[in-house]
Amino acid sequence: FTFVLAKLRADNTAVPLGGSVTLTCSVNHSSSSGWKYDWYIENSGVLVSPEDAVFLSNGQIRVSQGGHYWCIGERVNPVYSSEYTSNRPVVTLYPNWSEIYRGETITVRCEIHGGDTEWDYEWETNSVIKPPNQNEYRIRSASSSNSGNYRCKGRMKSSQYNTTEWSDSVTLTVSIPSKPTVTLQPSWTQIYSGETVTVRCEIQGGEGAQWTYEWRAAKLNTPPTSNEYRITVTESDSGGYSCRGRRDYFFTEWSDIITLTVSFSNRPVVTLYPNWSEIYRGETITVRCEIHGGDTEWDYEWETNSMIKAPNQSEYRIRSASSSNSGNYRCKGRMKSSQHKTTEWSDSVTLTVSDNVHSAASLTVSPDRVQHFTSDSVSLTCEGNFTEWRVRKFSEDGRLYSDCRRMTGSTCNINTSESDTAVYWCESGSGEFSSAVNITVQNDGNGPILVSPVHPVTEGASVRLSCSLRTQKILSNVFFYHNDKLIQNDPRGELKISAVSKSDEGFYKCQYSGRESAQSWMSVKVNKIIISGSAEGDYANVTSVIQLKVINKTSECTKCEI
Ligand SMILES: *[C@@H]1O[C@H](CO)[C@@H](O)[C@H](O)[C@H]1NC(C)=O
Ligand SMILES: *[C@@H]1O[C@H](CO)[C@@H](O)[C@H](O)[C@H]1NC(C)=O
Ligand SMILES: *[C@@H]1O[C@H](CO)[C@@H](O)[C@H](O)[C@H]1NC(C)=O
Ligand SMILES: *[C@@H]1O[C@H](CO)[C@@H](O)[C@H](O)[C@H]1NC(C)=O
Ligand SMILES: *[C@@H]1O[C@H](CO)[C@@H](O)[C@H](O)[C@H]1NC(C)=O
Ligand SMILES: CC(=O)N[C@H]1CO[C@H](CO)[C@@H](O)[C@@H]1O
Repeated sequence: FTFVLAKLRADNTAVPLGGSVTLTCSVNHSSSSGWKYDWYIENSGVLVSPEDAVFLSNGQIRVSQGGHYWCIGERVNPVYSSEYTSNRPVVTLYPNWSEIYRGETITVRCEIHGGDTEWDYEWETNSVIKPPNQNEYRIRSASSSNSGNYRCKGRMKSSQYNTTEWSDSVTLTVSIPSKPTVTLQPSWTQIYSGETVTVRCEIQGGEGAQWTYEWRAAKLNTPPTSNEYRITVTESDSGGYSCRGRRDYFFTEWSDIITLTVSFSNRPVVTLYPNWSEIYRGETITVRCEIHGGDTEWDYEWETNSMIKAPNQSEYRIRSASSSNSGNYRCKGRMKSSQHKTTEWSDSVTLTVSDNVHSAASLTVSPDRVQHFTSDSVSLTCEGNFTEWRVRKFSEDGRLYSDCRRMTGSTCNINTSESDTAVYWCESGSGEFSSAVNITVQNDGNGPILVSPVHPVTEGASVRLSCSLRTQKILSNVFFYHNDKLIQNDPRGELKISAVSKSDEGFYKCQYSGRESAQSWMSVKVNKIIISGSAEGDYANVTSVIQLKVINKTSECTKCEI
């Protein structure tokens, strides 16, 4: 028997995870040939089977499991065999996340692949809190005191001098994610119903981790788990929003609550003044965009299919409407302070300007005043797209006259006398009426007349009343009376009302040097009266025409029956 020491070499001392180690067995003998090698695992004498290792060649195997390996070389006599220990421990973290947050649960484990051997464990760490001498260190609520490098080794329970090598160091970093913050995009304080808002949850310092998010909100039907979601808000989305991050059983704090205030939709409204369904050519109309939105200042935008476009202002005043103004109008507001923010579009409002002949007949008086001196030359002119006219007269004694004594074309010239005090209007051959006017002929040749407009004055317009003698206009010391009440006696010869209102309607007269003019009615037009019909010669209807002047028109009253 020759005892030769068999040498066992390993190309690595530790089995890498999922890897393998090649073990080589050789004998120190003058004749190295003819040897056969047997492999054993552990100290038990169990032969390594092909399931445990790959037999590369005589004397060489590849193993992927850590443990004690022995080899014996045999020729004539077995030789003394050697031991290989690949039991360098490995420190593992469960879960093995790169970042651990305060409060999370984590296990630091020392793993020795050493079969049945019983070990005591030792830890070496620079963390503030030291792990106990056990193979597993379970940290239920991690804190920064657990941060540090960890390595371990095993010491055989049976033989306290036999230890493994130290494992490699593993670093545990416990970070503190800050409280999440909720942000709203856009971050304007005033959000209106129908707008889209993005709600986002941000965890500062938590970027390294995969979080799921929990939300608390005014109205959450299916709570999202993402860090951001979009909502098309209604008023019921108003309220607090808060979020927190979650990773397994670890939760961040709840964020501070951020409040979203959704205001009612400030959808503008387009209004027409006057708000009649039908507007006639030449009439004045205002198209207005009204936004009920508190103190906010807006720029305005219009959208219309009319030929003439509305300017970008809240109010579009059409002084003389034409069919080019017909169309649908809608508007929206754009915040002056934040141009991204707009209201919705208003509903469309339709403006129809018709070229209908109803309003085409008119009567003008020259000179344009109610009161005239006797023997004044006054002309009454009928205007409109008609070929045939007559001027009609309804006198103070209740008689209707159809003939103008001196009619030239569509103009009736009058050399005034007291009997010409009457109500006049034009009537076309096809029965179209103009509106009626009052003419008053003054009979006191030395007295003054009031110079006041023949036609009703439109509300808001300015008007000047003055006083005149046959020979001259009076420039000073005139007293003006409204419904017999003295309203002005300053030295100016004229009464100026810069913006007429309905309350200015009534009887006016002037007084100069103790002599009074006749009083005349000044009519203030709020709405326009459109008369249609063919009540020729009908006294009752003619009277109604006069009374109608002070009745507010409604849109239905294009054909009024009185
Ligand atoms: C074998 O062992 C002897 C004695 O221990 C030593 O002198 C010799 O160098 C060794 N030879 C080899 C090849 O290792
Ligand atoms: C965690 O372990 C898996 C395999 O179990 C590995 O692929 C991954 O790289 C490890 N992650 C870290 C951060 O160590
Ligand atoms: C006048 O009336 C005729 C016939 O009704 C019409 O064809 C014409 O367009 C009108 N002219 C104006 C300027 O309204
Ligand atoms: C108006 O009548 C007066 C006298 O009554 C006369 O002197 C004057 O010429 C007449 N004017 C016209 C335009 O008929
Ligand atoms: C004419 O005068 C009467 C009062 O005398 C008044 O009611 C009427 O409105 C006046 N007509 C016009 C067109 O001013
Ligand atoms: C079981 C085992 O490997 N025991 C060893 C412990 O260490 C001594 C001295 O180094 C060895 O003689 C034992 O065989």
